[in-house]
Amino acid sequence: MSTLNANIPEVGISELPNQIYKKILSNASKHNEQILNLMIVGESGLGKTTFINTLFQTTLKERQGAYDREGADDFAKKNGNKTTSIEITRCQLEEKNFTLNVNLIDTPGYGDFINNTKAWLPLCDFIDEQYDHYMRQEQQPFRDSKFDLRVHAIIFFIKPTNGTLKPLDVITMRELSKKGNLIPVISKSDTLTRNELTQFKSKIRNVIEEQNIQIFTPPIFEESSNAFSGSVDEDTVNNNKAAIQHAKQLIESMPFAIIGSEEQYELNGNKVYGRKYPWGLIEVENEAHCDFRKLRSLLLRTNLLDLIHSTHNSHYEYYRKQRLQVNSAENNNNGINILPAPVRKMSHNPRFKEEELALKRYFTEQVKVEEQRFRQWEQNIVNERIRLNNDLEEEQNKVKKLEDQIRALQMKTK
Ligand SMILES: Nc1nc2c(ncn2[C@@H]2O[C@H](COP(=O)(O)OP(=O)(O)O)[C@@H](O)[C@H]2O)c(=O)[nH]1
Ligand SMILES: [Mg+2]
Repeated sequence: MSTLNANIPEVGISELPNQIYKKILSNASKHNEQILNLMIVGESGLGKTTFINTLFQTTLKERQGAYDREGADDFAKKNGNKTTSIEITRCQLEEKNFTLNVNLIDTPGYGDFINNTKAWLPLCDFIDEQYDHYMRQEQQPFRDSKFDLRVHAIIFFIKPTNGTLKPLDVITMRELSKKGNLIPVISKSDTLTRNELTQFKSKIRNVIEEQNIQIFTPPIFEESSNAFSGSVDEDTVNNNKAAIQHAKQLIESMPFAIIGSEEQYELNGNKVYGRKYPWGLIEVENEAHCDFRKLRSLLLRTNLLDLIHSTHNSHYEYYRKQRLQVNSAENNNNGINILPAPVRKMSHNPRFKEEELALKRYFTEQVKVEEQRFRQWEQNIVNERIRLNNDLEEEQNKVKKLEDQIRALQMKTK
């Protein structure tokens, strides 16, 4: 049963414990701005777009006016984004002089092709391209305000079956986890029973462990609670204890089971987002129903900084080192070291494979049509020749008849 309190979103930077809030402020640029880029990956129909909208609506419910949302098209146009299978939605959360710019990167098309080998490549390429872009900006003389679309978290949607994970999903998760903070989620969890969900979660956890997939896990700073206990006031100690407790809860619930909905329903005089069934209402923001709140809290609140820092310090740094090594090997250290953009193999992209196949099919079709047309034309000519021959023969017969008549008349006159 949900209480009134359960319906009020607990996201919000200003609601953070003081220490974390200060940390965020010191991390933000001088305009108190912070960018958070979230990438949403999963097969079509798993509820990615709905999730994005749910995240917006539930997050902004209380903070209307302080947000600005930019459509995918505007954004792509403005930033010259050529990758058509990637859509970016932007929003701004603003409070206490602090602005969080959230970019939600939707990736329709993953796993939708007949040939899905290497379906993860366009996604990895996108992440790499953002690292590259950032790296090139770091080499510029004016680098105060950088355009930053480095992916801070990759939310991977798993289909709610009670079976096992698809091999493609396992490989994609492994590849993506090498590039950034991977957060697997079970989508549409309302379609599984509580038991099925528990079993499925443990199956996924096993696969993640067996396959050595490095998912993002909220860090637990146990020692800090002891360190603080001496010199810091009771509130801070309690805050820390609560933070550790919360982190543990988050870890226990992973992979998060989520529900998305853009529909609101009346509940105890409140409007809540949820999915209505004949047997009852499943609420998006009720922790007894799903883990949506936990995921949102991890992304926008408790682990916002962890995501941003680990992206910059580990994932981006790892990429940067590799690129610099390759570059210096290629350039033989001959002075200026300007990074060329790496060549990405488009032919690996299943979308291009599919297009190539379609083009080949179209070509074969066209050749067939032309051949047919040519044969028809040939046949017409043959028919025409036969017709002309017949005509000729007829005319010749007529001439012959006339000659016979002439000859007969000549005989008579003689
Ligand atoms: N049962 C259920 N259906 C959902 C949920 N989220 C989205 N859907 C539905 O699934 C369908 C596909 O959702 P959409 O967001 O377009 O999926 P996308 O292709 O991944 O972007 C829509 O009809 C949604 O209403 C959910 O949590 N549970
Ligand atoms: Mg979609």
